[in-house]
Amino acid sequence: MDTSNKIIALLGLSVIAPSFTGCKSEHKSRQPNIIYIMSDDHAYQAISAYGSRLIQTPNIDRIGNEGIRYTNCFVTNSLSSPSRAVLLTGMYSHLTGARDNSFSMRIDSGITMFPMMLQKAGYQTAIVGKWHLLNNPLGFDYSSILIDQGQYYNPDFVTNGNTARVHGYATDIIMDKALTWLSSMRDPDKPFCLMIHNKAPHRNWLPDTTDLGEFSDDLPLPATLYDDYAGRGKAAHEQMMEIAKNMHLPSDLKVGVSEKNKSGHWLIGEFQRMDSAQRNTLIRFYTREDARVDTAHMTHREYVAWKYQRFIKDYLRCIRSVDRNVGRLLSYLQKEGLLENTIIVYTSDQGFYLGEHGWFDKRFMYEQSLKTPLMIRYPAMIKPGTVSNASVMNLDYAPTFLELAGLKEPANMQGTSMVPTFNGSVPSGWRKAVYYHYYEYPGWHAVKRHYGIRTERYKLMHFYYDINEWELYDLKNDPDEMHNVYSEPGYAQVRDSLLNQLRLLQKKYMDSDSLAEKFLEHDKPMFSRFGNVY
Ligand code: SGN
Ligand code: CA
Repeated sequence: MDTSNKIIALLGLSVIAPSFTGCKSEHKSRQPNIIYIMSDDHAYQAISAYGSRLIQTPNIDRIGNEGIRYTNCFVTNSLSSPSRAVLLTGMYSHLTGARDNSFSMRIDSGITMFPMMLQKAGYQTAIVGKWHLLNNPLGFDYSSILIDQGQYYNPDFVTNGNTARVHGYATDIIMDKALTWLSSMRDPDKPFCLMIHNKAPHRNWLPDTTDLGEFSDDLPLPATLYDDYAGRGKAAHEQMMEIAKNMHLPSDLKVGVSEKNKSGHWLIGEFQRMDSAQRNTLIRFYTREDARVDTAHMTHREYVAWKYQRFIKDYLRCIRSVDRNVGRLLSYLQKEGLLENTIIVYTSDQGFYLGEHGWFDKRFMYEQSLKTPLMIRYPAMIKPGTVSNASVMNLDYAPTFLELAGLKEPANMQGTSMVPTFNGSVPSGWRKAVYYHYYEYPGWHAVKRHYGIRTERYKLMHFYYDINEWELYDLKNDPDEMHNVYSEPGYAQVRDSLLNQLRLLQKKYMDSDSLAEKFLEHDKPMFSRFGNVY
């Protein structure tokens, strides 16, 4: 150590690299660590940093408050497996091969995924939680993943290839695994990338028993809960994701769950794997809730509002546990001196409808499911309290992590590093429009296939298959997307310009109607066997 560094060390100061400050277990490399936390279906409407009317999430907020919060982060395809493939590859679904959750859940072989590159560059890499791809995790030194969607209670994990059931609640267990890996399974002298993928708050929204007492008061109803889809096309009318019609009383809302069906099974699938203490606590709680209401004498609107309350309370209870566990992680990082040189990301695999348009689930290119929360904390480059309105996408995550690790983005990645947006500005030449393409139809919730473009003010959508309908929304005059203005003469110019931009983006990203047709032909026999479900 030279003299000046010795003085700095003696004084306990850090001048050159904040990463070296008083760290018990921090590696000496300047390459930052990456902790990527992704929940499943966590809507920005349920994060207090995003102005939620529903919940306080102080620990999740801390990531954004001490770093950057993006107000315009979009996904390319609002569904789990495709979104996870986009995250890993930085490529659109038509190029990854993983287009849907049903039959194309595999990333084509030979495609580079960013963890592989980090691993090659000396990073230790780990993933815990939901994986939801048919590929084995590639590029990870350690993986402990749920099978398919996983379970909330006593879930099965595949840990480096070996399957075992773990007793407890998924959100706690996933964080336990993350903390164990951080504290005792990695080499503190090397940088790391840890991906923490929650199952929560995915359907069927089973809360931790400790959180059942939360949200006893009713929550505000969304303005569009009673949407009748007038002014929209067939796709909005024919979906199967309505709280009113498609949310099941026993399995989703836990009504009458003390009963068993004719084959002797509990009505909630996961009850079969619970221990009796877990199950009895849940049964006691929901049975008490059942006794408080008389749905038989409700009007239709009252009934929908009641269903919404039952759903949203459990959804928010699941998020309680996510927030508490993010708090555990942040405390650990703080205690270990890892907060300075670690990039911490909080996001979701897509957005989610919390009763807007009367819906739950996602898939559509409308705002609530096209957008996803994104917050990043990295004090070396991001000032606390930064807010960015730049249009960023889950396509950009891989290029961002690679740049931060000092690596070059492979030519086939289609995203752009978000580093130039870290100061809160929209850099000149930054994208002005995002391109979207959703494929799974027929399938869960019967959302018809569509692609489209969203600019700062407008959204143009094409339900190309089956119905060949177009929709156009003016987000400034109609932020709730209630009125399709595609055929209104006053919007003819806007429509033509958007169509032109849409075709240019398709070209840029190497997508096209003919490619879509090809996929349709490939998927048709499989989807027709599967059909629509909800
Ligand atoms: C399950 C859910 C659906 C949900 C998909 C996809 N049904 O099939 O409601 O849309 O997952 O979700 S359930 O009754 O099994 O819960 S995703 O987040 O994985 O894409
Ligand atoms: Ca999801």
